[in-house]
Amino acid sequence: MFTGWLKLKRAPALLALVSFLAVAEQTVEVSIEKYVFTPQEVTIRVGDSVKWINREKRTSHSVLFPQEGGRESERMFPDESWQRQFTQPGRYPYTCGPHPEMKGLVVVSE
Ligand SMILES: [Cu+2]
Repeated sequence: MFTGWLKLKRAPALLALVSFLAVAEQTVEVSIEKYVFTPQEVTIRVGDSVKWINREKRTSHSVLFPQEGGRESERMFPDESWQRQFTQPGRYPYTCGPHPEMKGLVVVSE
């Protein structure tokens, strides 16, 4: 019974830690306009996400990772977005599926 009470007393601290970790995960935005990813390069930490937003008037784009077997987002139409969380450190170069000349890079640090 005494141990049970101790566990109960620690619960709020544990909850606070969990919510702190959840808040610590960031989402960085990359906008797509005039066939350019801006910023072209972003550096984030493991667990963070990148959100791409299509700010074109009428062109659709996607985000394609050639190093991962051509893993590609859904096609984003104007004002649509797509986001991905990165759980492994590394360099993730990407292009746009329909416009391979468009290039960007996500660097994920530990
Ligand atoms: Cu494109």
